[in-house]
Amino acid sequence: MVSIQDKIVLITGASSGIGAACAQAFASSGAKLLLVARRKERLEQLAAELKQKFSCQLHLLPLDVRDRAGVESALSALPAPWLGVDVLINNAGLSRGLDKLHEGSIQDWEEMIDTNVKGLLYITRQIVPGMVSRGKGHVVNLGSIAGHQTYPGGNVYCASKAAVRAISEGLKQDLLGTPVRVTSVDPGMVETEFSEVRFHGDTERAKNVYKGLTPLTPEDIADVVFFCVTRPANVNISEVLLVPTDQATATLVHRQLYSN
Ligand code: NDP
Ligand code: 8X3
Repeated sequence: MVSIQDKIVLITGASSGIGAACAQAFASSGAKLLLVARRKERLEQLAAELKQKFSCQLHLLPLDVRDRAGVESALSALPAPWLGVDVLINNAGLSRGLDKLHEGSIQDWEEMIDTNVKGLLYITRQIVPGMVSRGKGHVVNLGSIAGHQTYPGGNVYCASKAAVRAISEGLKQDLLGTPVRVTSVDPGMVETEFSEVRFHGDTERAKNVYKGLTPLTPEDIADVVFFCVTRPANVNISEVLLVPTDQATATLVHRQLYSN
């Protein structure tokens, strides 16, 4: 295992779920964290916790990854100790709605495409040139089983994650000949705020997504991200598809039925 001590790790979508779990995993191993999300107060809470638990060095970047000018100015004006990102975890993302395509909300589509695809690209474009010129770095993109298989109502979300998959493949090809590594971590069902966001705050509907089965946890995903990043420099784990034991495909899950 390669040490992550004092490495600079930039995590987008760190205010919740998988991003917050990645922050915990990397902080506990001595990394310095650059944390991005829109909800500043959530980032501050997490930062206070990580400082207390691990004496972690952190720099918060409260921003919307869809805001191209905001991303460019925040990342090009990083304080000197935070220049030189070693690991970029492109995790910020969301789904909105589960409507049939011909009945879907164009606003929902734009939010998903702008965040999952364009936001990821804006951040990557700012960070990867420095990795290339320094001759080191690792990009981890959070894809999804939805980028491998389309499910009913998944249409535009699945398309956005298929795009992430293509971007990861393309980036790996374009970085060939440099030491910069690229990994796509593609989970199935993980219980986070994801379904609540998808259903616009309908918590009951969100809970039902995971009812009767044991989903993955954000920590399960953070474990895999951490494993990929800490392999020796000659090893590039290009893609990991991980699902709960209770899930076989995007649509085939095993649910325990309870009678009460
Ligand atoms: P959460 O909703 O718990 O977390 C999403 C994170 O993304 C939040 O920190 C949110 O922060 C951030 N985010 C969303 N939009 C923006 C934006 N415009 N700018 C900056 N940050 C943003 O969901 P998950 O942890 O589950 O999702 C993380 C990633 O994992 C996503 O890319 C998702 O598609 C992917 N994924 C999730 C799966 C699941 O089943 N949960 C399965 C497969 C993949 P804030 O709102 O504060 O900006
Ligand atoms: C999130 C998992 O199955 O809802 O990417 O698409 S799923």
